Amino acid sequence: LDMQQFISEMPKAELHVHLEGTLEPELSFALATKNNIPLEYKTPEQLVAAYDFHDLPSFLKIYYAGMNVLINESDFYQLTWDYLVKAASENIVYAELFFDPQAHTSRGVSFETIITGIHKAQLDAEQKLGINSQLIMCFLRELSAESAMEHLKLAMPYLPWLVGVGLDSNERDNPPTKFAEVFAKARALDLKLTMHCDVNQLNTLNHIEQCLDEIQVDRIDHGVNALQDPVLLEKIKQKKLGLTVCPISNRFVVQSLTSAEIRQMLEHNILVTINSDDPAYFRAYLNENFIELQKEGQFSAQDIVTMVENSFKVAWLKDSEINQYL
Ligand code: ES4
Ligand code: ZN
Repeated sequence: LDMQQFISEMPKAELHVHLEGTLEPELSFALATKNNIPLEYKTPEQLVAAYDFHDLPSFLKIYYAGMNVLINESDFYQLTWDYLVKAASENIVYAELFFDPQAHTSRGVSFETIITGIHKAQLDAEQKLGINSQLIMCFLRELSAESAMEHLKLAMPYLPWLVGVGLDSNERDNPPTKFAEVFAKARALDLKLTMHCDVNQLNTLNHIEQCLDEIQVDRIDHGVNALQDPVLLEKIKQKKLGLTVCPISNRFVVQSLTSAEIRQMLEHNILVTINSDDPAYFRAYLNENFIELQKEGQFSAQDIVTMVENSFKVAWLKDSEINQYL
């Protein structure tokens, strides 16, 4: 069995991908030219050469600089469309997409511009490419809870376009409880809840515990460190919570694909899923994440099938919709 072909051809779901993290250098240059935004580099190749991430802050700096080229509705449409074309080419049949509205409204882009561009691309991709997707609004955790609440209010006219809310960006000194009120309100609006608990961040076990006990999330993004605490692990198992792990993203931050940890999760019957996080920056989309992971961890075809099935099981779809994929 050719594992690379097996992985590539399998219908898959992606549950942890930041739309702004799918901005390819070529689109970045095209939008910079169109919008008259100066770039620090002369070519897309030079830009990629400057991608030297070694921890979360060093990544986030380049990530936020990159998205300054996104101004008009058509820019958000193009970003989303290009990702969905790429995803469909990798046999992704369903995707849940994160976006970071605060990173754009802070630059004077309106919430309506952002979400309308994204939504129109989702509709076109469903019609023309047959790829289904849903949108998750993320709050930037280094910003205030008040700002997060304002953005939840900005989203009120667009609630049917959102499936859930998330929490991302700089985890240090920004615990889940900082956003307890915002997430309680989101839950009351029938939105699903997830939060990043990135690998090896300060107080990560406390953050995972807060996600489980106080915020009552429906999923955890990353969450790999839960393996270090049997109590947390058991809760994740009991609640049947999905963990959206991103191997190649982890390699940039912790110099490991975390294949040993992923194997342990499978052994514990945790609903671990494989995802790409910021594929344009980490230079690897979903198939490449699976292929690299399989090579490093020597995972069997059955292990791969289990992880792909897990992503459909913990997707924020109705049971009837999930059953179409399984
Ligand atoms: C992110 Cl790798 C990572 N961690 C936290 N927040 C993020 N937003 C986009 N990528
Ligand atoms: Zn992420």
